Amino acid sequence: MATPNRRSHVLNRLKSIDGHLRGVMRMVEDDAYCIDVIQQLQAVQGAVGRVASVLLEDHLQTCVTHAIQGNDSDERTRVIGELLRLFDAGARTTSDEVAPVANGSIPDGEVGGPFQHVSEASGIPAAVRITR
Ligand SMILES: [Cu+2]
Repeated sequence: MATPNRRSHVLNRLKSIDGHLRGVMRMVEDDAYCIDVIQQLQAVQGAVGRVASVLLEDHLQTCVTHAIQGNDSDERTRVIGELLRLFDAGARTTSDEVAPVANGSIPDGEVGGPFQHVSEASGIPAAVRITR
């Protein structure tokens, strides 16, 4: 569990992101230029990822540290398993993002090329994903 101080810090960041996202919705309503909307969405994604990083760091310094230093081996195994699954889900999401193009060209017969959309299913923010 995060400290009250950390919780209000995280909440403030999320409220700021909420305001930012509402601004993006207004841009869409006002039919803003696509690239401008995408850039704002990338900024929102970055901000969401940074909040996830803050939470992860807090989790490592509290729950995980507590479990590692404690005598409950089941709890230790549990928190480590959680982190591994989080890492794993992040790695899968990242490898789904963009498949590299061989020789910089799009292979024949592949409509639309090898690029794939980022999977939204895992819900793992970018900052928690493993970078290659
Ligand atoms: Cu925690």
